[in-house]
Amino acid sequence: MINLIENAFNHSERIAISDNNRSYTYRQLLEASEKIALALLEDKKDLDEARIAFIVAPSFEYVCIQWGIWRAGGIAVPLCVKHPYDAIKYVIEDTHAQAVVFSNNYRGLIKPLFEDFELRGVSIEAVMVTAQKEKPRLPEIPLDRRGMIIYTSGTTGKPKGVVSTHQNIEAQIESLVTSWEWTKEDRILNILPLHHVHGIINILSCALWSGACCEFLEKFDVKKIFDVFCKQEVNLFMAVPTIYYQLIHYWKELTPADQQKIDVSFKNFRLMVSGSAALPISTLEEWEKISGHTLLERYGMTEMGMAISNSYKGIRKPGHIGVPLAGVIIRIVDENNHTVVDGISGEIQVKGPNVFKEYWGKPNATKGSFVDGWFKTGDIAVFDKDSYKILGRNSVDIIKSGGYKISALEIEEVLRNHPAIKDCAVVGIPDDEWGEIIGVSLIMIRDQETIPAIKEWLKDKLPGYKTPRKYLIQTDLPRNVMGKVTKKVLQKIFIEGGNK
Ligand code: MCA
Ligand code: AMP
Repeated sequence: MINLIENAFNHSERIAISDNNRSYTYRQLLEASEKIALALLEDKKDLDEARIAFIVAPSFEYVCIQWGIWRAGGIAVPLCVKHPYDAIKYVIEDTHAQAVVFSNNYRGLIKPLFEDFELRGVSIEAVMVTAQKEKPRLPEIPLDRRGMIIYTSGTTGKPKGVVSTHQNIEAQIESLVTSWEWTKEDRILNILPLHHVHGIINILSCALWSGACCEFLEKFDVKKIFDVFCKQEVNLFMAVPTIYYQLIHYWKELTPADQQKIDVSFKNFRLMVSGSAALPISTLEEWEKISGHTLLERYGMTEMGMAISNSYKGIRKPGHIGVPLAGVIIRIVDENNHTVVDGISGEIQVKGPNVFKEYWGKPNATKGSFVDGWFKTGDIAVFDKDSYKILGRNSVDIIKSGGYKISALEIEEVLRNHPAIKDCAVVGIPDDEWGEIIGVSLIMIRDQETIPAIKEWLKDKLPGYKTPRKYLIQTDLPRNVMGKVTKKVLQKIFIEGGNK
């Protein structure tokens, strides 16, 4: 039994979702998701973990599809609405998806899928207008079933599908609902994409678990965020540090009268959270000055949801991520996987019901990411007096930009297919707004190829957030005596300003 959905029956007449000035009750969500479950099942009794991909903007329809897939016994595979065709095709191919549910806005983008694969297409608009014939019998879903696959970049080439069971999903939701004291009176604004844990679990699912309301903005827009704040209906907000940075800079440009309107709205909030990337202390302090709220910073990962969090009621220590959430066990280890003493840095390893089941179709990668039952995060931290502090990552090939995790190797692989590029190396360059921005050094075969032309070529191959922002043309990449590219040296060249 999926408790997230069962809970909804206790809140039938409460508002679950608000989008585009429309509001929907939990009853409407249950009815619509039932319709979708039936449409997906056709004459089957259970989808038995069939992978069902879906592409729809953050909205009531998104939630109906997610729940519909779960209620029919399928695995939900949310697609990124900003991805170009190739990235979408990769997910469909990798999951062997059996169907894709789409809204009409994305019909054109996904059309070639039906030529490339044997794939059923389900239009959400068409399902929503069908009349319900009879009370359906939906399958019982055991909690140890696979429920969701989310794609995440790693240190090896292409993104991997992180498989979470319904049990994992529930554990991730429950620890946050308890720690951050969610209630049915809460209302949260979601402005994050819904193909990642931050938006799906921390915001949407925690709200729905609690009988609270989740309001959607279809598209990220700083002005519209403040407009929603000013209505004084939302009392919770969660975002990545880049968004707080952008809100601060927008607010600073306003007239004192407009600033004051927003300032009044801050009093309505009980909690504001930052995560997905390190929160610079300057951003925390500036936001505190503007809003009166000390951001609660927490630490998580697609493979485990949230693991460590600052306190809701107690002290929130700037630059620190807090202590393990209920049910999550943490250790810090050295290179030999031996636990280190407090004050010594090492890799964070995690155990608990929140930790994912497997990488989809990649048993070796799954095996390699655990040691003695501990999940190896690749993040380096230290237990400093009374809370954890993140120091960095153990791989230079992972970049965090705008809260997105990006693989340098994946971008390099794409660029090496360009006919004028002989070799390249991609690095993350520290940046106040984005955390890191992507820089690439190119070794060209044909000199006359311009950078704008390369950017244009990348457009249908990589989404905007994976596209390099800084370009450097070199005759050779910096290498060590073994001939290996020294990315730290390259990063330094970018920092010192040798880029275009
Ligand atoms: C976009 N731009 C960038 C980047 N992305 N510039 C530098 N680096 C980037 N990565 C530029 C674009 O070129 C464009 O510039 C302008 O910013 C707007 O681009 P757009 O794509 O429209 O971005 P946006 O819509 O403004 O979005 C910014 C954003 C977005 C809202 C911060 O990046 C975002 O939603 N980030 C959150 C991702 C997330 O949810 N991550 C969670 C995963 P120009 O105007 O010049 O063209 S981590 C997770 O789930 C774990 C479990 C956890 O711990 O939470
Ligand atoms: P993702 O794989 O996209 O889920 O991103 C997870 C990664 O984001 C973690 O492994 C960390 O490197 C990073 N991360 C998440 N929260 C924080 C935080 N509060 N401080 C620093 N890094 C973070």
